[in-house]
Amino acid sequence: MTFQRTLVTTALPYANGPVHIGHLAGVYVPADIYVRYLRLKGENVLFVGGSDEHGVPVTIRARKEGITTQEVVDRYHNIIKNSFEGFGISFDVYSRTTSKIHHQLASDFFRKLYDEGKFVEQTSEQFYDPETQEFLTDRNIRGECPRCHAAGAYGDQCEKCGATLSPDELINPYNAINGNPLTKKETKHWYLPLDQYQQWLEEWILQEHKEWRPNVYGQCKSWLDGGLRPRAVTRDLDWGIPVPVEGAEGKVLYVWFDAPIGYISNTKELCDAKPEHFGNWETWWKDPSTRLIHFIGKDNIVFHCIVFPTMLKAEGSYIVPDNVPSNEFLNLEGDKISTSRNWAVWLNEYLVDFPDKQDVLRYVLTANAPETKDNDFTWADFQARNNNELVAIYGNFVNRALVLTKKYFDGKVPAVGTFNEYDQATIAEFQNVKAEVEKLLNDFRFRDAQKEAMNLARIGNKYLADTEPWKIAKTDMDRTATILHLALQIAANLSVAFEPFLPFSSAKLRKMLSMSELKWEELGNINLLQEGQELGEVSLLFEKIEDATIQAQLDRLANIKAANEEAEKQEALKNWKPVEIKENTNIDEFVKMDIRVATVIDCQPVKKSDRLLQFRLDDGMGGRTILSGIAQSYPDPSVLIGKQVLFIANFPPRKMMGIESQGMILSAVDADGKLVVTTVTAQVKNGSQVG
Ligand code: B3M
Ligand code: ZN
Repeated sequence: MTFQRTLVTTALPYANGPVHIGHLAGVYVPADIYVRYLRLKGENVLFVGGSDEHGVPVTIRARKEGITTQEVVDRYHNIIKNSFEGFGISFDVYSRTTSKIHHQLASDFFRKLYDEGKFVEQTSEQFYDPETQEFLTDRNIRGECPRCHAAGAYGDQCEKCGATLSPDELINPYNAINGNPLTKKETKHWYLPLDQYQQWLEEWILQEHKEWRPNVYGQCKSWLDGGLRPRAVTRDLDWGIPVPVEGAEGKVLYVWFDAPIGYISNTKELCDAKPEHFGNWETWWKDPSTRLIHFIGKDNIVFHCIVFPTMLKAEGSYIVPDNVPSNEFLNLEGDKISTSRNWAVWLNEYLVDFPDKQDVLRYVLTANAPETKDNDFTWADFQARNNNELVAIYGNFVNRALVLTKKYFDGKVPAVGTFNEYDQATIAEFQNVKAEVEKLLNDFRFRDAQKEAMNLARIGNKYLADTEPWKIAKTDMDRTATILHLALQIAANLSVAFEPFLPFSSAKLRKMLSMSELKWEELGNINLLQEGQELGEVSLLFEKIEDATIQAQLDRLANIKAANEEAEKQEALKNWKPVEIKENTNIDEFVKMDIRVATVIDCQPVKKSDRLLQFRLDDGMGGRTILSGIAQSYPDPSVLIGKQVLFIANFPPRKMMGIESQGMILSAVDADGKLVVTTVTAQVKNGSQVG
């Protein structure tokens, strides 16, 4: 199948807060690179985005801030939209799911499936607050985490340990808004019977799309292997698109049902407004010669690869995605980015703190893109990549080429003489890179593609360093002219190569070279600038970032961390109450127990036992061997070597598997039965008594 057009969508961020670097790195920068690249190649492409304004997160935010839900989405839709514009994310349309067009389209979509009997109707018991008389969605139910026992875990996830939960698993669930205890009550909902599409999905994904990224393909496979079940596509909620069915008062479409339809509505909104420019929206969504690509983060894979395609398939007239490039997560300074914990670099704040440095962040986020695994953003790396790569390589090369041209040739592109062998080798090396960048971009490997683009700048930088035109200028102006001519042509090429990645810098560079925007096909052409052509004003393409600037950001994060820790302490104290002690022992019995500290010198599995680990300890008394039945919890026992542990020193020795064990190591049992060896919080002398 040869495709005639490409429709690129990006996940619609919830309008419940500003967007942060995780959003940019995971979804919007890669999508923008791809779209800019296709546009440069002259392909027919449409780039669709928008805000997701339904769902529980926005209603929670409204309650928290004491404003209406509409006010919340208005505020954050604008902030988010401005942030994307600020970073040059070149959407053809950025709209919102509260739009009239969207409500109509999503409602019609549901109604069509309903009329054709594509849903399954089911009554089930859901958590209910008898006082406020409302059903609660997963996010509005909180309770103790069954895994890590943190207080205040959500019905769908524990933010502390990251576990995915269902509200039924929570210990003592309560209404997140008013703290009321919950009961259960029957309610009717409509389900999309994913199980009926299992076979089609298996063929379509597992057979026909083996080229999808391993993380995406793998997640789909494990969902499919686990067997799909019907999923509710309606909710008892007062915010959202009303279920267009008699007897469904008080129910709305599930946010994950309407949000992806937002891609379609936003396309329609754009095409209906400018049909002469963008054509008919249905061509983009229903013509099989359209290639549909969804850029998303990994927590959205199931919705874009399984649920939404099933909806489209059930409707019957739509195409399904050709690829779903999904990224893993970006962490910030070693910790998970979290909107509720304010642990993020917010894009709207970055734009204020770092004016005109959008490309620096774009560059760093792509250089560190979490394409195959979670990655970490650190301010130190941000500074290093700016100073050592953008400034020292790309910026330095361009600046030297331009400044020398101003100095020796009055700011006009000098005439070229004959290229010597070194020049020709440089040109050949340079031209080879184009194919490589293309291959990588076509494979959605943006990180490596940008690296290759940077290699072009490296080639230019090395060319000037090796040919030293500032020295040659003393004796040979013709040769100097040739060198600078070639250097300027390389700079012109860089503006093309970097356009998808660093659009602001490319525009700036084009202006300095007085050149117009070019096609991707021109890459590798060394006649982009005319001899005698006058250059524009020269300024630095990138500027060094000083330590103090970075320190200010680190201080900000340190303050947030301290505030979070304090808030967590207060939350824990709120739930703290003294236990009732049921069984008693006494101090005399306790002191009989000789508990001491020792360092683990060696720790090995005991042969022929799947339970026992053999510890050799420095107990401060010469040493001892202890066997402990914790092998299942420590698949790699070497992690214990060097740790200090607590053990009982005065148990009688006992032989197991032919080895004498001289005491007992103390371990804690976690909720899931996992054993965790106890230790001390600071180094103490081996043999120290515990009591
Ligand atoms: N708003 C979830 C998220 O922001 C959701 C994406 C919708 S894409 C159709 O992660
Ligand atoms: Zn937890």
